Amino acid sequence: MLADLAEAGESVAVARGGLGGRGNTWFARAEYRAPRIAQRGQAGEEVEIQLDLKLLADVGIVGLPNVGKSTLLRGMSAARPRVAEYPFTTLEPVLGVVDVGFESFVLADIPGLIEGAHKGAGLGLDFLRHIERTRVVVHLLDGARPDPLSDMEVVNRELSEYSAALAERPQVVVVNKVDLTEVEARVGELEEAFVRKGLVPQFVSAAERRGIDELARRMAEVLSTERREAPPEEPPVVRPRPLGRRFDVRRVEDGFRVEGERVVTFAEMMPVELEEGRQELWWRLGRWGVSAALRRAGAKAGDHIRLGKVELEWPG
Ligand SMILES: Nc1nc2c(ncn2[C@@H]2O[C@H](COP(=O)(O)OP(=O)(O)OP(=O)(O)O)[C@@H](O)[C@H]2O)c(=O)[nH]1
Ligand SMILES: [Mg+2]
Repeated sequence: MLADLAEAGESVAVARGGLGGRGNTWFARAEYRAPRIAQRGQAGEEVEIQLDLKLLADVGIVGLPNVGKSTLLRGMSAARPRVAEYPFTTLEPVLGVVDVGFESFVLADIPGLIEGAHKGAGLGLDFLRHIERTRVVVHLLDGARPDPLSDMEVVNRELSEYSAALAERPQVVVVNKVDLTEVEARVGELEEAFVRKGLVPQFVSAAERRGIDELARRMAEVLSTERREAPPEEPPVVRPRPLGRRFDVRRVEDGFRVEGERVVTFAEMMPVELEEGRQELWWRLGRWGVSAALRRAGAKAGDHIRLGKVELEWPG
């Protein structure tokens, strides 16, 4: 990861700009007082990066499709996600602001998860990145389903397939649809089954807004006890770095190749299409020991020399 831009206005440099070329006065010296040549700027780095958008919510609602996640968000906030009696109504995460007294938090409704989502079943797991940053997960269960407890296990397995950290987030377990008589009738039995697992679920009716205010308070409570996740490490900053001074001379098929960051960069920035530019280049390469190295490698005047993209004849 290059950087994590979690606050408005944050920025990161991902590529280095090229070096600026030296102007003509840089080339001036006692015996060469009025240089007419100047270097071109070096091309900047090019990088391809992938940008990942993550919504930032405090609490995320997870659950099977159709359990009432969107209905719950509607019941707790001014957000208006679509609600319908078939699975996969919600295709994209929706955020809402929940007010609890003088405090508020952001609640995210996401698409439903099903068994095998990590293998792409249903809508997959990709949207879970939007709740990766939530500090609390609300696990919503449909009390009218045959076995809400095993539904919960299915969803938790999918969560851990996506991210161990997300699976370990504190969960507020909520059983929905208690307005239905068959659900109301089994509240005691369900509660017992959960307690045996060490869980204390809250029973609500999202549709009728029963138990909703208590649930909002509970969420706010758990949120305030959950310290904000450790901030991500400082993103690496891209800084200009000095060019390496080492160079090598290699014999190649049709002559010689000079390799080395400083030498090649300097050559590529020189106006070698001009006689004066070529002279200056060789003068500088002489000072850096390149000409001597070419001589040692067996180069003779007129030999073909390559420095990066530059091709020249060696004046000897
Ligand atoms: N009786 C009853 N029905 C509910 C309640 N909450 C939601 N429903 C119904 O359950 C169905 C699904 O509700 P949604 O809120 O769309 O469920 P969801 O979990 O967002 O579904 P997906 O977006 O498909 O994952 C709808 O027909 C709702 O009217 C409730 O508290 N009681
Ligand atoms: Mg929905």
